[in-house]
Amino acid sequence: MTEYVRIRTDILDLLSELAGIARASNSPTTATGLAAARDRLHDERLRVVFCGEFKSGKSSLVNALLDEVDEPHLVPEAEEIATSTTIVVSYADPEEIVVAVRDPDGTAEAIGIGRDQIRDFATERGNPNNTRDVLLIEAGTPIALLESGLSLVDTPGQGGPHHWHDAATRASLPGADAIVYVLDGEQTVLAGHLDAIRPAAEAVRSASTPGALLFALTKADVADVEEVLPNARAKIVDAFRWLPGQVTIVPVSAHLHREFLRSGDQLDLATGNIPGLLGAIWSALAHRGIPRVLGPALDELETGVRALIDPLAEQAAGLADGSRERLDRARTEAVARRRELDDLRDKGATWRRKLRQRLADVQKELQAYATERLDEVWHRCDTEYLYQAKYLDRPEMLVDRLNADAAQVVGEVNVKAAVATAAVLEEIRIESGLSLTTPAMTPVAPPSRPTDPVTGLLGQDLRSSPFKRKVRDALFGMGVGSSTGLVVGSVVPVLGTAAGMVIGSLAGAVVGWRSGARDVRNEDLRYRRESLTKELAPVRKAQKKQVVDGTKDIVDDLRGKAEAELDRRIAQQRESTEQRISGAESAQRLEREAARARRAELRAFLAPLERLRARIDEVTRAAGALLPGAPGPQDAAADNDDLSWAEA
Ligand SMILES: Nc1nc2c(ncn2[C@@H]2O[C@H](COP(=O)(O)OP(=O)(O)O)[C@@H](O)[C@H]2O)c(=O)[nH]1
Ligand SMILES: [Mg+2]
Repeated sequence: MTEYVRIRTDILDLLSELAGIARASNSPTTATGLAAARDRLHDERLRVVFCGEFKSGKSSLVNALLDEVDEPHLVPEAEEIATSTTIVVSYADPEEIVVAVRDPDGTAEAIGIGRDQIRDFATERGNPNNTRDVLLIEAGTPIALLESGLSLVDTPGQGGPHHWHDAATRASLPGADAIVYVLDGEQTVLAGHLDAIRPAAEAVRSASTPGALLFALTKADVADVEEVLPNARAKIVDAFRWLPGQVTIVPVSAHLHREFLRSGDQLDLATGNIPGLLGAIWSALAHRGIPRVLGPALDELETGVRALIDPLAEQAAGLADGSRERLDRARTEAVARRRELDDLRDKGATWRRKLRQRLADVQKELQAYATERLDEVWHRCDTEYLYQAKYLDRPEMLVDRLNADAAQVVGEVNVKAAVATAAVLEEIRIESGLSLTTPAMTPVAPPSRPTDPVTGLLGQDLRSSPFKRKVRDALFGMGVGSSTGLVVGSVVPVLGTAAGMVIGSLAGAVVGWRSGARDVRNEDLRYRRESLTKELAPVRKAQKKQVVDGTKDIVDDLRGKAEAELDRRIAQQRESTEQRISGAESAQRLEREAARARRAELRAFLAPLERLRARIDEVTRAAGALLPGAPGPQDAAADNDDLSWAEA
C-alpha cells in the first residue's frame, strides 16, 4: 500500500512538472492533456465494495479498517440495526457527510449531515423501508488510509427482508475495483450462501479479473476458523469451479481489532488480522483497480514527454551534424508528417470509419453477451425462483430479484463495453501512428472518465461543493470510467438509458402484482406459479429488447469519447510537429557561432526533460512491479471461460 501511495504521488508530481514545462514551452495541447490527467488521477478512486449477507459483519469490518473506535461509528453496525443503504467512505478533510436523497419531484438533493445523524438515514430503525428515499451516503473523513483515493463501499446485505436495494449493489459490482465478500465465520457455508456469492463471482468473471474478488471470514474471535475456513473454500471451489489456489479467504475479527485499538494489545492486532485483510485488498486491487487508475496517467506522461523532447532533440542533432542536410531532411519529414496528421484530422479520415466498424462488431458481441446472460437470469427464474415459497408468497420480492439480476447484466455490459472500446482505441492509435508509446501497463485501460456525466435525477445543488460533486461521481461512476445514468426506482449506476428502461418496466409490473398477490393469497402455489409465468412473459420480452437496444447507446457514447481521445492525440502530435518544422527552419538560418550557442541552449532545455523522462521510466517500472506477475494457474482457468474480445 505504501508503495502504491509513493508511486501515485510521484506520478502526480511528474504530471504537474511536465505540464508546467509544456506550458512554458508553448505546447498548450500537451499541457492541457497532462493537467487533465493529473486532475483525473487525483480524483480517481479505488472502489472496494464490501458485500455479503445480512449481519455477516460487513459494517464492523469497514469500521475496523478505518480504525473507528468511538461511537457514533462512521458506518452503523449493531445487533439490532441493519444498514439499509450504501455508504461510500472516502477521504475528506475536514470530515463531511452527505446524504443523497430523492425529492418528491424525482430530482436528487444532497444534504450535509453530522456523524450522529447517519443512523437516522442509513439504518432500518432510523429509516424503515427507506421512507426517506436515500439514494446513497457519502462519508468523507481525514484518514491516511483513504488519502490515496481508496474508497470503502459498505452495502446493505443480501438475503435480508429488504430486497429493494439489491439492484444498486448488483449494478455496481462489475465495475468495482475489488470485491470483499464477507462470510460470517459463525455459519457453515450452505447452498443458500453460495447462491448469494454468485453475483460477486459473475461480476469478476465478466470483467476477466477473477483476482479482484476475495473473501473475509469474520468473527474469528468466536468462530471455529480451522473447521469453517477449509469447508468454505472447498464449497466455493466446487460451486464456481475455481482452483483451490484461486480462492483467497482471510480470517478476521473486527471485535479483536477494536480491542487492540482500545488496549494496544499486539496479540489482538495479530489475531484480528485487519492488516492481513488490507494486504489482501491491495493484492486484489492490483488485478484491476491499480492498472485502471495508473495506466492512463503513465501513458499521458510518456506521450507528453516525447512530444516535448523530440522536436528539441532533432534540432540539436541537426545542429551538431555540422552540415545542413540533416536539418533539411528533418524539416521535410516533419512537413510530410504534418500532411499526414491533417489527413487524420479530416472528418472523412479512414480511422473514423474503422472505429465505427470495429465498434459495431463490439456492439454485436455485447448484444450476444447480454442476451445470453439475460437468458440465464430468466432460466433461473423458471427453474429456481418460481419454486421458492418466498417469491410465490411475495411476488414483489421476485420482481426485485429479477430487477437486481438484470441490473447486474447491464453493469457487466458496461464494463465489457469500456474494455473492448479501449482495446479498439489502442489498436487504431497504433495503426495510425498516433501511439508513440508501447503502454507498459495497460491491461485494462478504459477511456478517460467523462467530465460531465448524464445527470438525470441530480439537481444543481450537487455542483456546489467539490465534495458534493464527488457524491455525484460516486452515484454515477460506480461502473468503470463510463458515463452513467440514474434509474427509476433505484440507484443503479449504469450507462445510458438501457437500465433505466429495464428497471422502469419491472417497477411498473410490480404495482399490478402487489394487489394481485393478495387476491391469490389463498390459491395454491401452482396456480400462482402459472399466473406469474404468464404475467412475466411480456416483461421478459420487453426487458431483453431494451437491454439489447441499450447496448447501442452504450457503444455510441463510448465511440464519441474514443473519437475525441484520438482527435486530442492528433492535435498533440500536430503541435509537436509544428515545433519540429519551425525548429529546423530557424536552425537552418543560424550562422556557425550562433548555431553553437543555440545548441548549448537546447541542451540546457533538454537536460531537465531527459531527467524527467528517466524518472517516468523508473516510476513506470515500479508501477509495473505492483501488478500481479505473469498469469499463473490463478487467472488462467477463469479466463478460459471468458469471451476473448473482452481482454484489452
Ligand atoms: N464476535 C464478533 N461479532 C462480530 C464481529 N463483527 C461483527 N460482529 C457482530 O455481528 C453483527 C452484525 O455486524 P454488522 O457489522 O452490523 O453486520 P452487517 O449487517 O454485515 O453490516 C453485530 O452484532 C456485530 O457485533 C466480530 O469480529 N466478532
Ligand atoms: Mg451493515
